[in-house]
Amino acid sequence: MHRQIDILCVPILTFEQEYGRPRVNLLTGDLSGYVWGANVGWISLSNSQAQVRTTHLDPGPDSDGDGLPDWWQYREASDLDTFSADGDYDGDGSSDLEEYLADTDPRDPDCRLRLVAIERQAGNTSDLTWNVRPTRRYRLESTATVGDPDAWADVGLGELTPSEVQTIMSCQVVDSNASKHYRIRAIMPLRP
Ligand SMILES: [Ca+2]
Ligand SMILES: [Ca+2]
Repeated sequence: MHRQIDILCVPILTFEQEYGRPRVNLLTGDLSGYVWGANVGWISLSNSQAQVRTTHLDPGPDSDGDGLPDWWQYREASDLDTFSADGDYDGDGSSDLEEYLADTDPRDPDCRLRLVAIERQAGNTSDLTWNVRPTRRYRLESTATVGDPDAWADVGLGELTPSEVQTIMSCQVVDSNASKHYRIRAIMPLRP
């Protein structure tokens, strides 16, 4: 399965992005495409014999220390002031930090990570559906006591990986009649 993203998205590297297309496979860490070196020209990141691989993707500098890397803030707003960890620029209920972590649009109130449907099924099961991004993995958690942040636990499905073309993901969980709350969490692949 291929799951790749651009390695960097800053204007100064537009030339490299357009012609070299350096990319990283989020499942394996394998790099492909080319990067540009001013004194050496194009450097291939892979060929038929070998491939450069990264074990993690560093988010890079965070000059104002708010948890939002500079590249993301400049890409979204061209400054370091518009978004903040606790802010909610588009007022959709997800903080700017949560939007960054989920790779959702911090300017679009209709775009945030959330469970969009919970449908009770026969046999004490429920179908849960949420929106996904191909750059993230997901963990579905549940609790019987929503007020206790330590009570949330994985429902037993582990990390869930959407396909490249999926925009929503569904799974079925065993569910008793007891009151239970669910939440979905985004996981950034290859995070240090
Ligand atoms: Ca920041
Ligand atoms: Ca949003």
